[in-house]
Formats: sequence, C-alpha cells, structure tokens
Amino acid sequence: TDVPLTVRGVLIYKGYLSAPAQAGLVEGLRGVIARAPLFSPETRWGKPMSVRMTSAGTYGWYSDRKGYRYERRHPSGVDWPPIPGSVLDIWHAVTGLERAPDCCLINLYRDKARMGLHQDRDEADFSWPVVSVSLGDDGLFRIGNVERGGKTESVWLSSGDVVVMGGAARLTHHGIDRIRPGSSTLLKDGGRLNLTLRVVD
Ligand code: MD3
Ligand code: FE
Repeated sequence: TDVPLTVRGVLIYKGYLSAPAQAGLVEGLRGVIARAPLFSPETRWGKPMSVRMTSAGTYGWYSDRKGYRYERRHPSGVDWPPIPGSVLDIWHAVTGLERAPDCCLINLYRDKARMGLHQDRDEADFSWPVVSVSLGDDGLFRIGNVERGGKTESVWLSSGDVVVMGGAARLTHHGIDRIRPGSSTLLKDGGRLNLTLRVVD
C-alpha cells in the first residue's frame, strides 16, 4: 500500500513489498548469513537472547557481558558482508535520504523468541530514522512511549510490511511480544526475519 498507518508517530507501510520482492530479499539475506552466521548474543547478565542475529554493513550490533555496542566485525573475526542493494533501495525509497544506513541488523525469531520493550539508543545521532522490514511469520509489535512505562499499543506486522521510525518517534520504546509460527511460507524453515536499518555514526 501507499499510505502508511501511523501509530504514535511510527509509520507502518502494510504490504509494501510484493511476494517476488520478498523472495529476492530472502535470497540476498541467505548470502549474508552464509558469510556471517546467525548467533545468539549474550545479555550483560549472561543470558542468551532468544532472538538469533547477524548484521550487514560497516557496523554490526553486538552484545555480551560487557554490554550492548556496535562492532566492525562478526564474532568469527570476518567483516560484516555488504548490505544487499535491494535492502538499500527500500531505505532510500521510504526515507527519501541520500545517506545510506551503515548497519542492517538481521533478527531471526523462531518459536517462542521475543524482544522486550527497549529504545534504540546506541547510535550517535537520533535525527536519522530507523527502518524495519518484516519477512516470514507475523510478529506482534508493541509500541510504548519515549518515557519508560505508560500505556502501549500493539500491531501485528506481517511479511512485506515496512516500518519507519523518525522524528519524535525515533526514541519510542518498542518490542516484539511473540510471533505466529506457521503464518507464512516465505522462509523454508519458518520463523520471522526482521531487518533493522540504522545510521550508526
Ligand atoms: C520503533 N527489532 O532490533 S524493528 C531491534 O522486529 C528491534 O526485530 C524489532 O527492535 C524486530 O532493535 C523491531 C522495528 C523498530 C525498530 C526501531 C524502532 C521499531 C522502532 C525505534 C523506535 C520506535
Ligand atoms: Fe529496537
């Protein structure tokens, strides 16, 4: 669709990507994952996250007992692969920006994987938007407030949806409560793949 749904300043483009476009993205992401395999980052409390992750671009998001941060290499020591051109095209189309993102975080949710309410604040400049692309199974996306606590609103994101968080919404708390396993046949092994595009520095 053309006109986004707006929830608390977060723009949600339902059905933005056609089925062939989604299949093409998955193919590009398989290449990234082959070079930079998915891993389960450890939180600063030593518990593995339920979501498996990897990244493409100059920077990758990483977490261990020392905390959350961006790293220039995958934990294996290899550089993160380049962000596929098809992914960059989505960023430029929905943001209208000339500047490219320097991190594409790839999150894989299977079964009971979830991501608690948090803010994205490891980046240097919050005036750049964040763009998210959903592929595969539906995920229940929760949107809160810039401040901690208060009421939240939930929206199901499905395969091909694109979300843009900019302006005042950039620091909104958000998370994924759960996925609906088996709701999509896009990924051979099921689950939900989410891409999060960011300008890190
Ligand atoms: C709303 N990922 O990796 S992306 C993350 O679906 C993350 O995997 C979720 O949150 C996922 O940090 C949600 C959608 C998203 C990303 C950033 C936001 C929504 C946002 C920043 C501000 C408000
Ligand atoms: Fe986030």
